Amino acid sequence: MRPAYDAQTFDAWLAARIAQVEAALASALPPADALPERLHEAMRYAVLGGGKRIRACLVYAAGELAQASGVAASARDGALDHAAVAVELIHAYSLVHDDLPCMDDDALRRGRPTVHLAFDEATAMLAGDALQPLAFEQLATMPIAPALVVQATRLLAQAVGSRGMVGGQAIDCLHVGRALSDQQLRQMHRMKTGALLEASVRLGGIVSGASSSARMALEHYAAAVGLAFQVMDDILDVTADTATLGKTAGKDAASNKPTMVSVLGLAGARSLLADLGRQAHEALRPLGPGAACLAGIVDAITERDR
Ligand code: GRG
Repeated sequence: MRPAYDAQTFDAWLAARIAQVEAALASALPPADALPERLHEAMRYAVLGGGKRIRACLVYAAGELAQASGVAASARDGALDHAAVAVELIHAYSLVHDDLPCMDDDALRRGRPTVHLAFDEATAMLAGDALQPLAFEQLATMPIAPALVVQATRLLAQAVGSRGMVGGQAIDCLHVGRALSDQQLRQMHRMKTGALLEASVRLGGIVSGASSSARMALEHYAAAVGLAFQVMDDILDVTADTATLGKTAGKDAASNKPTMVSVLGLAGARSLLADLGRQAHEALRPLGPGAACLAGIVDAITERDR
């Protein structure tokens, strides 16, 4: 049972939040003419070159849910911008490093040459390196209670470290050409892709001072959405074309990587995606109509074409 939402209202909300985070990202990044110019230019190229901004929108949607929290609205809105910028910076760094020749060796990202091709390998590595601390600086300067800043910082650090995103990437690198069971694959996806998506939802809850029951509902939602995103990614890898995706289609099969489609088949992956979508909507039930944007994001993820 889905919380009802109006598609037009949701689309307008989404467009507004995407524009908001684009502006916040552009001002958080060092200017391209500041020393060292080439590094800053590469950082801006990596971050500002498109992207669906799903993680940022998850931060905003979860943060705006907790209207009646102890955090003042203006401080909350400012802090949500910082948190949304932080997750997009981490995401951009992960893509830059993932595209490097020592990892996925990809030439196309967001419809443009990858950072190591547009610049050079050393600059791409350093741009990714520099985006990480900038993300944590964003959290450190959130205009909210220091205790919430500490919680948010710890959450993001744990999500993207060796027990989260980087750990998932390490498992991925180790299993090229090797089989993984359904459960092992889910675990890898939860770490590699799910952890940052989950952290985005949870950051919104922390920053806005959500109640513990709201945070619990958000956690259930986040777990389902995090995995759904990757299952959809695996489906798109075999069903969509390179021009639509803006990245190389069919890359997983070509690199002999285990995916939800290779393990479950296309129909099995689609059925899992539908289940996860239902679980995510169900998790929002206790949150009432305020969760409309979170509901819209579930459908944006499970029905996306890129
Ligand atoms: C290299 C430390 C390190 C980590 C890399 C997330 C990740 C770990 C690599 C990305 C590889 C990949 C393409 C995974 C599939 C899921 C995913 C993260 C897709 C890209 O996210 P989107 O679709 O990208 O949200 P945009 O461009 O819209 O921001």
